[in-house]
Amino acid sequence: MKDNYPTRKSKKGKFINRICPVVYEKPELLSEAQYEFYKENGYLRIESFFDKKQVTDLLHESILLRENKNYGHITIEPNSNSVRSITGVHEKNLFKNFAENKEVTSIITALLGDMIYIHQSRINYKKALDGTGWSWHSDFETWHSQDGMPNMRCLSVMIPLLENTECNGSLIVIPKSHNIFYSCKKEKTVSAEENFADQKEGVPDEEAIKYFFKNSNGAVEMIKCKPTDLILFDCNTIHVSTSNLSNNDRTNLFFVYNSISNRLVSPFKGTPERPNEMASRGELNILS
Ligand code: 6CS
Ligand code: FE
Repeated sequence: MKDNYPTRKSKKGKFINRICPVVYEKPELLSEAQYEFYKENGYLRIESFFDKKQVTDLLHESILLRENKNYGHITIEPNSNSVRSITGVHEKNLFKNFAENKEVTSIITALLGDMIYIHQSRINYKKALDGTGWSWHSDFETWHSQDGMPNMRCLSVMIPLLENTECNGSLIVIPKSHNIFYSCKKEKTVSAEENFADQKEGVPDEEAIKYFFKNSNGAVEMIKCKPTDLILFDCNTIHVSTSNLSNNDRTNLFFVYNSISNRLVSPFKGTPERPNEMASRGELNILS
């Protein structure tokens, strides 16, 4: 298959314009203003989408998973023994119900204009005074290079299970960055595990980030949010999160919805396929 977004292949990074549309159809559950905001900026925060009890049950389940370490693919923090992430949770009962929530999937199906499935699910725990962040990056750059995701017909849903504040490492996005792909320069290859735990390959350089800042007229948005909110962000929206310097954990649940016409092929980087708990392959559970 043609590689529309060659990355991690040459000495210098470069910009490539996005090929596929950001959105295909306005979901009934989004207002015109919300739909236009998402299309324009590459992210959207919908307040109080879920009910409190539903989300509290998810939080308890996420704590059990972290304590029991008996499900999913576990990644440990690079500088401690704390659990950083657990991926591959969307087949587990409570999480499955959320991933297949009819209101959520109806929004995603309209936005992506296709049938959808879960490419990846993860719980990022970011423990108080311990959880480290992620450098500026595009998720799509990793999913294209390391998972073989051909195009950008894919988006992430974030469900905060605990409050995300200005000091516990909230997600920070650069509005409008989703329209431009940054092809990262070639780096020394590290394993998929290492790159997930502490990304070294696929990190845009400072010049690139400055370009994205310029492109957004300097706008940078910290997504402060609370349990029951629903956050959508495009697979190519440039984002970062800092370490958690506060006394409060910042636990977020992510479901990555990919369109069925954008299912994975062989990784464009030529590296081995990542485990199914990090990138769904083979028989897919179509959600719409
Ligand atoms: O490797 C991945 O799939 C993850 N890496 C980053 C840097 N962001 C989210 C994504 O799930
Ligand atoms: Fe990311």
